[in-house]
Amino acid sequence: MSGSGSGSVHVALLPSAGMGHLTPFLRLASLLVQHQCQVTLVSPELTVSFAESELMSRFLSAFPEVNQIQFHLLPFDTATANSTDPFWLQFEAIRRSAHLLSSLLPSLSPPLSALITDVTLISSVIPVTESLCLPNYILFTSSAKMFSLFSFFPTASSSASLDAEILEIPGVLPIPKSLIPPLLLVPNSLFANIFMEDSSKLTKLNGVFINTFEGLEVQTLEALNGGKVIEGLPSIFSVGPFMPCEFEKRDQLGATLKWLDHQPAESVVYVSFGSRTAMTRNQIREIGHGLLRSGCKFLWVLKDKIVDKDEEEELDQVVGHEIMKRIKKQGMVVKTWVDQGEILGHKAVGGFVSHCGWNSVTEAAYHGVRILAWPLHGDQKINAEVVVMSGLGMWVRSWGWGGEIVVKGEEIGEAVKEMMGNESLKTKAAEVKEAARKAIDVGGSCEVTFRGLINEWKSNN
Ligand code: UPG
Repeated sequence: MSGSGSGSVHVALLPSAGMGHLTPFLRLASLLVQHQCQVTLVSPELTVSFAESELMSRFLSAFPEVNQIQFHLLPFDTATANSTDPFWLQFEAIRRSAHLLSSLLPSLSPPLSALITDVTLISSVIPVTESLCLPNYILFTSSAKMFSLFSFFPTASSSASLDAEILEIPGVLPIPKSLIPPLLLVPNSLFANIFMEDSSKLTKLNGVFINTFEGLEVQTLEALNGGKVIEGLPSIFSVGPFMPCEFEKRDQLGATLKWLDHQPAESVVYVSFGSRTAMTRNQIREIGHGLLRSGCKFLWVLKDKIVDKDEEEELDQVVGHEIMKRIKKQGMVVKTWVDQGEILGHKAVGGFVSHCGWNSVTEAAYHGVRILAWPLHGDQKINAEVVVMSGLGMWVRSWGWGGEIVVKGEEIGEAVKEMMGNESLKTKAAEVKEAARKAIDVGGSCEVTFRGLINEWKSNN
């Protein structure tokens, strides 16, 4: 099936569930369009969250030239999946329906040059691309460091290295066991099962895109591409940092932006834990107290449900009436979707309290905003380590995984104050921003990578 005749390049993208996965896919799609590729978006029917369906429609309106095909997912018995997380259940639903792509993809015209899917789909998509002789790539939506763990995982599991206190991955800075996503160490969890099944098939891929850049992760990228981590890996293309795009902009920020406009440069702390992190009420209230104690101006985006469709309660109820009254004098708190790209790019924003979802890290890097890392789940401690090692931010490691303890307001306030007052973090964040801009500039590493790949795809036609 590889062959699109007249030299045109046609790429299909199949993202998985959640804004943390969909957003970088749509940013990659827009980069491919900018490089004159024809793009087809294979979108699983029914998204888990409202935010995903809204983003998808914005993307499709902004790029009418992109072809969309609906991917109908087969129902399955969720009790067999060893997970209750709605996003992971959707990953599994897509995996179990992936064989249907065999009849869907050949109907596309012109014929496809490549398919790019989410990392969670590797093993279910390989039989399809092999039978269609279609080049198969993934977009890994987390850090290169997390990818090194992913690719080394089968070796680590078979040699019992995961039992050691420190995991030594060749060529990469060692990873303490305390940073490894807890679910990966739970036998038979859906996360561990997918991780194991997919990581062992990596060598069958044609390439891996990662939303990162050398200024952030040079050592890891060199180790991966130099064959140090495991032999036989396909090329790893660092194509980041992906920039927030025009189509992501929403009009809802009016009052928030006006408030930001009135604050001194780099004085505001932005606080957000991504698209799918629900905190306990106790923790939410401690954060409120902590931000007030820090003495800094702040903009706090709060979510108290994993899926936005389940959000019911008003801000006052969640934060508490008394704290809300005090907050109004020092900051802003909202319980809606915000345009994070615009906020991080605002001149008033100087620091970011972040869970270190990888998109948030790369967006902060792009805007040169320093981070107070508060990793909570999954890959986030590994990403937080990247943040610290690159100098982009600091991390209070004793805060543990999300839900392990309730971090007290006093500690939160101190850490926020320290991050905002730390001049060397500020300088380093500015350097990371410069490296980020260089990577995506005209003639930078991203452009060179895309040109090379597109030429390769054209020559396969
Ligand atoms: N965002 C907004 N407005 C909001 C909340 C989020 O624009 O109100 C955006 C944010 O800018 C980012 C994305 O939504 O682009 C969120 O992605 P991310 O920062 O990576 O966090 P999660 O949503 O938590 O992402 C999931 C995982 C995370 C992982 C990531 C990529 O939780 O651990 O690194 O997916 O795989």
